[in-house]
Amino acid sequence: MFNFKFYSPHLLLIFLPSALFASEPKPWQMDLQPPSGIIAETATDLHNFLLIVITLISLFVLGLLIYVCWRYRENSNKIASKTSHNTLIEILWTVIPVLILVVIAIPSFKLLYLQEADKEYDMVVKVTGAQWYWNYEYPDEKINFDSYMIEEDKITKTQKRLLDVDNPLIVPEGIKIKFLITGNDVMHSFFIPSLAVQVYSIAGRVNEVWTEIPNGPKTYYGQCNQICGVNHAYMPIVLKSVSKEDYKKWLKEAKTKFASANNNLKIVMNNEKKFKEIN
Ligand SMILES: [Cu+2]
Repeated sequence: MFNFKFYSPHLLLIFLPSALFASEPKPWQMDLQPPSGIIAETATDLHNFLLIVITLISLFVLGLLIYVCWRYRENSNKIASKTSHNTLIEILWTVIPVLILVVIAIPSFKLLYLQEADKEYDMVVKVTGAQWYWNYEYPDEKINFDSYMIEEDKITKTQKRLLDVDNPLIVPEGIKIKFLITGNDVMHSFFIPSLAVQVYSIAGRVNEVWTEIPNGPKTYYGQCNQICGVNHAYMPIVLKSVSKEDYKKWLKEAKTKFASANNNLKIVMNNEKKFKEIN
């Protein structure tokens, strides 16, 4: 549980959630969460473009089916046609879908290139998925800590049920982060929808992904989205971006709070932690 004694009053402000500054799921939400950062914005643009393409194709196929059902119904076609080939139509239904796929492939490959090729980053965070919590490690700062969901009976009015955690991942605003994502036991998945980050966390393997954290303090909520056992639904992800000064202050206090000489040992020790099961 959060030990507020460790945090000075100005830092408390960082941890007060605000509806205005949070990327989170909303009740009855139909669309994607508003994107943050260039990868999420590009992915959302691609999604919106594909939605138009797929809607036009579906409407065309539906219209064609309705027309064929009406035009070639039994009443007006007593003798059925035996036609089985039409070269022009066969060329069309091959060439047109190929062209549509090429049009889709261009923005899609651009996005893949953006995600995979731009390796410049300002900081590295190692994320370890475990049953059922996350461990965040800042290799350059030599700190790591566990992040547990706040259980329902301990939740305060300002916290979000099933989403808020005791120790959120704090990062400075306006930077590029490289996440190294690995696992401690079964497969998990590190998923923050508004940042378009979704990477499997697999024991014995390190996956990497980079993302841009836009300017401005904000809370980004995510969840494990690889079914990983009985408490799969209770290992949310909270990433908070704060100003550079607040980050430095947090880092100073975190180094005391989460001091750790041997990070690998810490991960092994995490195995012994017991998570109270939620009914
Ligand atoms: Cu999981």
